[in-house]
Amino acid sequence: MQAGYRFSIGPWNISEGADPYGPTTRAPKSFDWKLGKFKAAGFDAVMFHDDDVVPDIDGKSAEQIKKEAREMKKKLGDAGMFAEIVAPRLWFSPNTIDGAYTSNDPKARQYAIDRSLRTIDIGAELDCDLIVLWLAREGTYLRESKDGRRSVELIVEAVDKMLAHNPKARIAIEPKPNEPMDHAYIPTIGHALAVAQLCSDPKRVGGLIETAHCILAGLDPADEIDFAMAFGKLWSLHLNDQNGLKFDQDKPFGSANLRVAFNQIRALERNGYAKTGACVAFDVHSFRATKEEHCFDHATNSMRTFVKLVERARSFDEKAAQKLVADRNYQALDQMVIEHLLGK
Ligand code: GLO
Ligand code: MG
Repeated sequence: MQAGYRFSIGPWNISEGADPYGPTTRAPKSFDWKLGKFKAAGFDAVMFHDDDVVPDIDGKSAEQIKKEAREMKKKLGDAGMFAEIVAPRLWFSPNTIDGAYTSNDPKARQYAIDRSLRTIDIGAELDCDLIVLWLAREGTYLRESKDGRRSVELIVEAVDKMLAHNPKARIAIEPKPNEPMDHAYIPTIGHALAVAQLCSDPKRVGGLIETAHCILAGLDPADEIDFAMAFGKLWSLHLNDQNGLKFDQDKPFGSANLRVAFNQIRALERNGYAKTGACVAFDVHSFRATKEEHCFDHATNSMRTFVKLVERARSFDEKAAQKLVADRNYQALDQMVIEHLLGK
């Protein structure tokens, strides 16, 4: 914990550099190796996909899944860490080629729900009630291929089944406007929280905001954070960065736009995010060109930048800023922010 915040990271955040145009550039690392790195860097928690906890999950019985989850719990405990989230990885399987909860094929929808319930069971074994739904394939390549209204109903139906499965589970929807789909059904936190209201227990359905996803939607991540926190529903956070409307870049936090990063920290500070107990996670990836020996630097650098920006946010002269606001002197306010970020 630094500056009062708890930090989390996922095993997929140490990746091998493959992109759609070329193969991997770094060797894969084992989970144990990654866990050692997380701990040494001062991370408090680990984010998991269901199959990060239980590899080849689809071929395993419910009992075997729980057993392997208990083994992971022990491993985490020995490292002095905890599981922050578990997320069903619903975008890899041949069953979910055309969507998971919103697939046109009822068998695919059933697969997605069954797998989500197993994810909740894994969470229970890990002592982790927060289930994240990144709705990767809940959208279309072709709008005429699905019915948008029906898709909302199907997502609500799926979430309701999860809520009924375990009364402790909380569902955090991670919105993203596109990629892998052309258009996604839950593109912003506003959409996620609106869907929450349709569910059987809206109090247990909230959101996870990712910087890059907000930017891909043409929105300011700080406003998205303020919006979710006005509802008390920002339950996790994926900080990273994104250079405009391109592919999802997952750059280190603050890498593309330091001022946008600063404003995200200001939003977290004014809303008391640290006090909610929720974690700050860095959903970041190394540049493909990164050498093996630097394969975790993007994460430690993100944490460093975060802590430095918390200091910048706390030392910002709010009184002077408010005076300029009252005087409608936004020119001076603009320069004040720039000079504060530049430092003395
Ligand atoms: C991809 C998402 C992805 C999720 C993760 C947790 O764009 O950000 O990394 O956060 O799979 O569900
Ligand atoms: Mg993410």
